[in-house]
Amino acid sequence: MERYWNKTVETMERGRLRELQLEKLRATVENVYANVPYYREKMQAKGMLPGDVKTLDNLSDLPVTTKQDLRDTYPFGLFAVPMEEIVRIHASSGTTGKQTVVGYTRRDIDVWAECMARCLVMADADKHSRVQVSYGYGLFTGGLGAHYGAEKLGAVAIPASSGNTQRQIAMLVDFGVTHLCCTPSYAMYIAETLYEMGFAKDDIKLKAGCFGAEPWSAGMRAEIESRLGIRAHDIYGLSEIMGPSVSQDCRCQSGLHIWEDCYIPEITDPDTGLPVRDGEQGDLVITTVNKEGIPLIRYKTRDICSLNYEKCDCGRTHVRMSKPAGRTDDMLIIRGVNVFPSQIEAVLLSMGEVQPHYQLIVDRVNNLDTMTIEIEVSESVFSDHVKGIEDYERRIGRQMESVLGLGAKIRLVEPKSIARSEGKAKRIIDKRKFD
Ligand code: DLL
Repeated sequence: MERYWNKTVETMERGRLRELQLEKLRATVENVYANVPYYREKMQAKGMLPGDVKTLDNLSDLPVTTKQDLRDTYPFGLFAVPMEEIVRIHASSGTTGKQTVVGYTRRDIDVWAECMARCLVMADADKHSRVQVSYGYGLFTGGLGAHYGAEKLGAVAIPASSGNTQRQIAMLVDFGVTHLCCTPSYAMYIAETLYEMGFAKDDIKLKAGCFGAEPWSAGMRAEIESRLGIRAHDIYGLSEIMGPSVSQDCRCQSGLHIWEDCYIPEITDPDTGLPVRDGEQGDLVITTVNKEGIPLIRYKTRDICSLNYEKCDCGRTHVRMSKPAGRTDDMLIIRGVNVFPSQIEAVLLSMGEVQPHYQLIVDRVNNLDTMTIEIEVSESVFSDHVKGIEDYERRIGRQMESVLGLGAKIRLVEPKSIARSEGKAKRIIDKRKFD
């Protein structure tokens, strides 16, 4: 029997859900028009008034919001309530430019915890569960986001934060932890350390994990599931929209349910900004319709995915987004070919013997882009004779070339030689200079 945190909402008939979305969208547009001068000006520039939003189709008439808009109004310019109603601030550092700051009212924190509780229940948690939150606590939304959801559920929240991996293992074992929340790369690291410390799968009570904050492949999921003996759920979110729990996959693991009573998703063409055809991939654009602190209209996430409105076997009616395939902006363009680290990971994990620890080094030599992929292999491969290693490198190289349409130099490296990460993994070293 499927369990839900909020059955009425999670299984709401789609017609009713759309009515609810329209009602909330209209209220959101009224709100930003009245309270956020930046949005009022953007709408005026398009000759729009809030009353022009009559159906959900009018959504695409509204102006889009980008990370740059948040930077231009840094720090609080897009807040729709006075500061005395804000009870929390988070920020996302990003890789370039100023950080983007988001503010939450008490009600926002509640809505966020509600969505996170729904995700944890999808991962089969309940009030008897013990949830180790090994996302970083701080301005990053991972730690506190997952934490409040676990508490809302009535489970035991264990605010481990990230780092000090041996202590993480001690908590996992000693506290009988049933659910782990962290980045997939950290889950791999935790699994590795667990066995190194002499524990076995039976020493832990872990049942499931909510892993996200970075792209990861189906192969990586299979690795985590088999190493820890758990079900690994993919949780997605971004600080601009709320944090973790914008969407997560259910036990069917066939797409991540976006909580549509709070967020309206669209998929647009990354170049033209126009809507793509049903089911096609593109840039995920999200409008928040249940948020007070910083409601965002048509926020361009730059995450690439598609939407599936078919009914899911779990009974939830909320749309499913495909696993984010990468970002339009961390997409590497190498010799004119678009490359996503997630494609590389998928190839590697399909080959066996290699570990999901790898690093891409991109450089430009004599005006030509080069890509080297360093991959850890298991001890047995590495202790093999040189010829064996070279053959293996060639095989991976051929496979990589056929999938990416681009040649890469493959360098197999010893187990443990690539730095482990406790948060989001840094997989790309781009040495090219573009200026
Ligand atoms: O990473 C929020 C989060 C925390 C999500 C914990 C899930 C778990 P930001 O730091 O603002 O927020 O980064 C957001 O991370 O636009 C995606 O590119 C990427 N991302 C997040 N979840 C996933 C996922 C948090 N499950 C950016 N798969 C997003 C792939 C993800 N990419």
